[in-house]
Amino acid sequence: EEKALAGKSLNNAKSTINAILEEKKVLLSKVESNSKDEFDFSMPGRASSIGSIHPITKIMNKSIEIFESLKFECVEGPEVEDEFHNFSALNIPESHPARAMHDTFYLDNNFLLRTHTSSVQVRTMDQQDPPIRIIAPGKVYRKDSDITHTPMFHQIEGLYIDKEVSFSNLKSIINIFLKSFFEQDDLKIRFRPSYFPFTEPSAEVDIEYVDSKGNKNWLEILGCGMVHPNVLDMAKIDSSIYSGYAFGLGVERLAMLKLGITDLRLFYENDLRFLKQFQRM
Ligand code: 2NM
Repeated sequence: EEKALAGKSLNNAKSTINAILEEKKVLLSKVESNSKDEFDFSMPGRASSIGSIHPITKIMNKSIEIFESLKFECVEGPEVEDEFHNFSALNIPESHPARAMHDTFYLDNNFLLRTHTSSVQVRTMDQQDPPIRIIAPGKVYRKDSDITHTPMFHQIEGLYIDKEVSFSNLKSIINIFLKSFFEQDDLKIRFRPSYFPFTEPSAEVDIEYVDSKGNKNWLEILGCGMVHPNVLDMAKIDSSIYSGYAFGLGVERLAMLKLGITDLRLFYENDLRFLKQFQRM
C-alpha cells in the first residue's frame, strides 16, 4: 500500500524536475543563439582547492621515518592518563612542581591530560619484556601559553632497553637522528649535563645555529639520559640485568628550526596564507 503512495509522489517529483530542466534547456538554447558573449559555455568551472598536511604533521612523520629506519617501533597511548603512568612510575615525587595544578590539566577522579608521552613508554614496559626499542609520538598538554609555549604541543620520546645499553649508544643515536633530520653532516652537537627525575645521568642536547647575521648560537633541542633504575624496577624490569636510554624532543621546536619560523603560535592559527607555504614541503 505504501509502495503505491511512494511511487506516486516519486513520479510527481520526477515530472517537476523534468519540467524545470526542460524550461532551463529552452532558456539556455535561446541565450546561446542570441548572444554568445553573455553566456560563455567554454568557461572553466570554479577550481576547488585541495587541503594539505599540516607542517607539524609533516615534521612528525619525517622524524618517525628516521627512527623507524633505525629500527625503533612506533607506539601510541591515551592522552587522558592517570597520575601513576604520567608521574609516579617515572620517579616523579608527589611534591614535584610539574604535578602542580598550574602546570598540569587535571580532570576528575585523578585523571589528567598527559604532560609527556613517557606515559606510553611506561605502559609498554609494563606489557613487554626487553629488548624494547620504541618511539612514542603524540600530543601532550601543559598549562603554558606565551610566544614560545602553547597549551598543546607534540613530542616524540624514544626508549631503548636491553642488556648493556650505554650512554655512548645514546649519543650515537641522537647524533645520527639530528644530522639526518637537518640534512647536515657537519652539524655541531653538544651534550650538556642536566637533571630529570626519570633518568640518571641526564643531559640536554644543543645544536649550533647560525642566525641571519652570521652569529653562532647554541640552541637546546632535546633532553635525554639513562633510564633511572627506579623506573625500570617499578616496571618489573630487573635493573641489575638491564639498562636503557631515553630521550624526548619537542616537535614544534624542531619544526621552527627546520622551517625558519620564529613565532610558535603561527602553527595553530590556521591562516591559509601561512599554511599554504608548506603545501609542497
Ligand atoms: C625526556 C628526557 C629524558 C624519557 C624517559 C622515559 C622513560 F619512560 F623511559 F622513563 N621516557 N622518556 C625522557 C628522558 C624524556 O624528555 C625531555
